[in-house]
Amino acid sequence: MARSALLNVMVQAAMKAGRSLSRDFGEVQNLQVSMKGPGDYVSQADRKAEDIIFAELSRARPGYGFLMEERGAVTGDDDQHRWIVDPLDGTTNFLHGIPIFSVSIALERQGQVVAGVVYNPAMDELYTAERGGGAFLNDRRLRVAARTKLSDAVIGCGVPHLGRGRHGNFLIELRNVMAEVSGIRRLGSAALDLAYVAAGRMDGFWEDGLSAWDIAAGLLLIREAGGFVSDLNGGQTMLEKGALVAGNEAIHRALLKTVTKPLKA
Ligand code: 2AM
Ligand code: CA
Repeated sequence: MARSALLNVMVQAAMKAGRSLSRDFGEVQNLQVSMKGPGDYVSQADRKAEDIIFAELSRARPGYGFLMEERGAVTGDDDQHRWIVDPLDGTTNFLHGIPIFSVSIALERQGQVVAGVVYNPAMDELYTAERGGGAFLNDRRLRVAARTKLSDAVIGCGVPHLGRGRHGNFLIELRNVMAEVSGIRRLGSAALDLAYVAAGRMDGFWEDGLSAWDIAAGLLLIREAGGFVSDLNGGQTMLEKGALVAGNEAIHRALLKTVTKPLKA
C-alpha cells in the first residue's frame, strides 16, 4: 500500500513515539511490584513520547500549529494546519501493565481533519486514514462491521471515574444500552475504541467527556471505513464537546436513540 508523503511523516512520528512507549512499558511492568509504583515513570514516558512527536512533526512540516495533550495549544506561522496529538491514550492501562494503549496523531487543514494515525505499539497495529483515501490497519483496507441489529452488536464505551462528572447520566445510558445489545466492552483508550469500530471489531461506541486529541484521528478512521459518527444530539460537535456515538449507519442511528432514551420510572 502506497502512503502519501504526509501520511508517512505521521506514521514515522507515531512509530518512533511507539518504540519509546514500548521500552517504557516493559519497565513499568517491572515497577508494578515496587512500593513507589510506576506513576511518575508513566508521566515521564508520556512526556518523552510527546517530545518525540513534536520534534518529528516540527522538523517535517515547520510552521504547522499543534494541539497536544501535555503541551496544549502551540500556534505556528501556518494558520491553515494544526496537528492534534495524544502521545499516550490509555494511560491507566499503561500504568497497570495492560497492553491496550495508543499514540494518536491527526492533521487538521482549515479546521477539517484530513489525515489520522492511531498506533498500538504493544500489538504493532497501525491504523491510518486520509480523507477520501480509505482507512487501513497495517496494509489491510478497513470497513465497519455490517451488523444492523443492536441485538447482534458488541458496543464499546467509556466509564466515568473518580473525579469525573456524569456518573448518574452514564448509569442511565448503560442501563439503556445493555438491555438491547449482545455485549459491552470498555477498552480504556478512546483512540483505539474508534479504530476498533473502523476495523469492524466493535459494532459501535459511545462516550462523553473526551478531548479533541483522544478522538480526532479515530473519527476520520471511522468515516473512511464507511461508518457514521455524531455527538449525542446527532450534530457534529464531537471535537469541541468531546461526546460521540459511532457505528455503521444503522447501528449509529439505533445506538444514538438508545443512549439518549429518557429513563423509564
Ligand atoms: P488518556 O488515557 O489519554 O487519559 C478512557 O475512557 C478515555 O478517556 C481514554 O482515551 C483517556 O485518555 C480519556 N481521558 C480523558 N481524560 C481523562 C482523565 N482525566 N482520566 C482518565 N482518562 C481520561
Ligand atoms: Ca487520551
